[in-house]
Amino acid sequence: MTKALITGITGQDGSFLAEFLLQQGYEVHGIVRRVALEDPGRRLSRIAHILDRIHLHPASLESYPSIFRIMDKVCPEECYHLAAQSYVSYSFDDEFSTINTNIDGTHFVLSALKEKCADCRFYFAGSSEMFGKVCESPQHENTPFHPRSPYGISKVAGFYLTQNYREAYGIFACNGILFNHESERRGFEFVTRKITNTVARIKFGLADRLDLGNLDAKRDWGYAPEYVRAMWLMLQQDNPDDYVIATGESHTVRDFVSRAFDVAGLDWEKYVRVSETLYRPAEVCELKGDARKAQKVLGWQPEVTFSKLVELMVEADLTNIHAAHENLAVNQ
Ligand code: NDP
Ligand code: GDR
Repeated sequence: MTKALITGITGQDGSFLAEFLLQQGYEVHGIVRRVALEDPGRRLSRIAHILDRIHLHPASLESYPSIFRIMDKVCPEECYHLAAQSYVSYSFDDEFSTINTNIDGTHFVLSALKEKCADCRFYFAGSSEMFGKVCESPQHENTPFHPRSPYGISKVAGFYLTQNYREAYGIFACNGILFNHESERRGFEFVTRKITNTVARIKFGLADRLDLGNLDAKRDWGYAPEYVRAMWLMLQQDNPDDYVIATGESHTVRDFVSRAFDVAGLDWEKYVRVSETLYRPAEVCELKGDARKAQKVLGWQPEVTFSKLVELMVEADLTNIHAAHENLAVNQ
């Protein structure tokens, strides 16, 4: 049984990756915050259905000794480093904690691996936010970085740390440069889930308005379960490398809104209000990825289309809200 360690296992990607690795016959270990073990109902909800098949270890991304102890104990053969403060907007409000957590966390994981299990294969969750103010479109592995947020800066640092551990210490370390990927497990703070959840609440009469920021921003949105497979494929190659993972299609937030309301049979213009307070101090206006290298080398390509993605997210939220509504009615 191959042993894998996932940081950020409680997040959207961590939960899908854990499921995927279990299906591949892996022994799956995950690092979680200590508070998560004390409040499993809320903090482990995305992995509740697999808790009896995975091994969780409490540690803090901010503490090198705690990461070191886990590497010593588990000594994984593959390590997927997904944990991060991942909300771009919040990184402007608290740039110090985003930068410290994300950069130090990556550095601690890499350093502990080097000391305790140097043969372990390592994946870093890089982001299209590293391209930021893009100088060409679509963006590929050689497009220069120009991050526009503390989050983007932290990911650029993580990217170069990963490359440096590969070049200086011979670690099998790969950077995924993943464009936005979404799902029914996406956090509510991200625009896609905010939209689909609010659409469902409007449909059931629980909300009457959706406040959004920049509707003109364009993103390359894919489906998360397909993206975690790409992470795994990177670590199965003969040599470590860096790969863009994207659909190659870009849509505006407005397109997402319009499609989401459409799925629920509603007219978006009646409900959406643009609020200047939700604009970012520095916006990434347009992202579109070129994943031809991943297609050629990894044999990876996405299947879920933009339209299908929005549909499956809205339908999942309609089902969730309906179920919550029914429960409430039964308990009253
Ligand atoms: P989520 O926000 O859903 O999950 C983030 C994970 O990191 C959670 O498990 C969270 O734990 C953990 N985490 C955050 N801060 C800390 C900390 N201080 N100590 C320990 N754990 C911490 O993100 P995604 O699953 O969407 O993304 C996974 C990774 O991929 C992230 O690094 C993100 O930046 C990156 N990425 C994501 C993309 C996307 O579109 N989803 C695209 C490109 C990159 P807890 O549950 O306890 O908060
Ligand atoms: P992003 O995702 O910043 O691309 O980062 P997010 O969904 O937060 O924003 C996408 C775009 O939508 C615009 N927007 C709004 N965003 C939010 N959250 N809330 C709003 O009300 C709103 N209105 C408009 C934003 O301005 C932006 O242009 C995600 C995260 O998963 C990162 O961790 C990851 O690295 C990148 O994707 C790739």
